[in-house]
Amino acid sequence: MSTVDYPSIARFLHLAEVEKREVVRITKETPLSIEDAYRVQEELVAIKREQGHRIVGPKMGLTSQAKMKQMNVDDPIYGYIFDYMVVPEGGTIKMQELIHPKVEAEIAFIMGKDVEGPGITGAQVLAATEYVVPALEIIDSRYENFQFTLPDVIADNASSARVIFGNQLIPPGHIELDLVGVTLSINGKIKVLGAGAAVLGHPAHSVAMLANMLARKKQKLKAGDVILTGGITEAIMLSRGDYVSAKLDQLGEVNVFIA
Ligand code: OOG
Ligand code: MG
Repeated sequence: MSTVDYPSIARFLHLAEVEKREVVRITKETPLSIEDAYRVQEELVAIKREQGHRIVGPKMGLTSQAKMKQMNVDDPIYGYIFDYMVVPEGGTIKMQELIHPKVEAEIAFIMGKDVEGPGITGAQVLAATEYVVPALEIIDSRYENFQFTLPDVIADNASSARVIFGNQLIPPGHIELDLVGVTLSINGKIKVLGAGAAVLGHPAHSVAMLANMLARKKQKLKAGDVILTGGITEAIMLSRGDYVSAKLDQLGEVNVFIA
């Protein structure tokens, strides 16, 4: 029997986000299993919903070698993107809204049909996907120095903070998403680059894995969900004055200014 106080850890992490304050990671004082961590995340999601925020979709994180290596963890995780996190394409994010933000270039899927695991494959995901769209995700771990163990980051809703979706909606059928080249630039200079295949061999595999992970909680992907598949490259630290631009072959571009 676990004696972890899930609601109180969730309130602690929620407060850190609201107050834009970095906190000591949970597992420094309280050991958490992966299962415990998702229980905390559920409580955190419940708090946000009680405050009137709506889920845009679940997201995957730590799906590329570059991300796993950078964060020193070795398993993909999921979290949730909420409506208050969405910034319009070409919009502005104020540095003061966040703690120590980093940016990632990602490919997002917009589901046309529900997908219910277990046993879901990438092909089934593609058949159920209405559009794919380029995205920038701004992650902002609530933990000191952006450092955590896997259970810590799961409890902290996978560091979710902001997201910008590109304006071009592309049906996935005719694009080989694994071969899509991606550059992430700041103030016109390419910082990192990669290809869709960095995400579990193909971004659709990330969505399939998500459906299969959610099935353990008797949950499914729903038509209309917008799903981030995970950073293709390592994440880049942001500073005031950064103009961030991701370009994705055939999918278009997505931009945000950091004020
Ligand atoms: C966890 C969130 C990772 C991604 O795309 O890999 C993530 C983190 O690195 O803080 O969103
Ligand atoms: Mg991400």
